[in-house]
Amino acid sequence: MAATAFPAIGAALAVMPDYSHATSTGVLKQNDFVGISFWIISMALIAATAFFFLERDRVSPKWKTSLTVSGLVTLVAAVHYFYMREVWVVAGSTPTVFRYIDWLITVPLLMIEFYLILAAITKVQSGIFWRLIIGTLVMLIGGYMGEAGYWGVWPAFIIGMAGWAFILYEIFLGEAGKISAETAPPAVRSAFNTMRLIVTFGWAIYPIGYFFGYLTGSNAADSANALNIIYNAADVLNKIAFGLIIWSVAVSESEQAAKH
Ligand SMILES: *C/C=C(C)/C=C/C=C(C)/C=C/C1=C(C)CCCC1(C)C
Repeated sequence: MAATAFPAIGAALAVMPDYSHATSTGVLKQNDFVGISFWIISMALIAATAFFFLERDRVSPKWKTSLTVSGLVTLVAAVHYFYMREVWVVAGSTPTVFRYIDWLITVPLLMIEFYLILAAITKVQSGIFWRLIIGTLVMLIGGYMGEAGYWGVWPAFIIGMAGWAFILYEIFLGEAGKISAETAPPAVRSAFNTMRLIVTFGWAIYPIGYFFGYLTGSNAADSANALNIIYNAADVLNKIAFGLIIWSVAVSESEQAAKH
């Protein structure tokens, strides 16, 4: 509409490249579903951040750090989502670097949550934490090298998968899994189990996104749309829902303790 109303703008638009999923004015188009998903998730992350920080008041002291970390995860992601939406809408490109910077900060914070939830109920060795961090780094460095084009997409994928497998081993069969099984009260054990399921099935969505983005050989625009929609959906589950699980066990454990 602006293009017909203002000939100068129309002329300027005419010389700009035409992206099917983006607009050169920097305004989110109504049919840009990937851009809209960036927008919606930005808002959900902001709301979740406020929620986790405010709810700290309701839980007993040993659970407060867990809620703080949940809020930091959604806060860091929210800021990245604002910027990633901008990159997508204005430049019309996939914001790979910012996605990985976000993951590099938020995934270790999620790993800290596993450690904290166990530390809230028993004494745990820091080795658990470091092993989870090493698995995270291998997974993310592999993925980034593939997505950014430094390594072949297949070898990078396999290295990333190995890092994830290492994390799964630690939380199911390693020390973290054993502590939860042996010493945790039922509410903590059930939260730990749900968190593990998220790291198994919720996290599986990311390699699926990578697969559809790089390994199917479909055209570039379709791949970029699929990749971003899949990664965005995965983040809602793995950042907001993950935090809500911790919040719910923190509230129920705190109320339980108050009764005794
Ligand atoms: C908040 C962000 C989260 C929880 C991001 C998680 C990312 C992954 C689980 C990524 C996994 C990948 C593989 C398992 C294989 C290689 C490609 C990756 C990096 C997408």
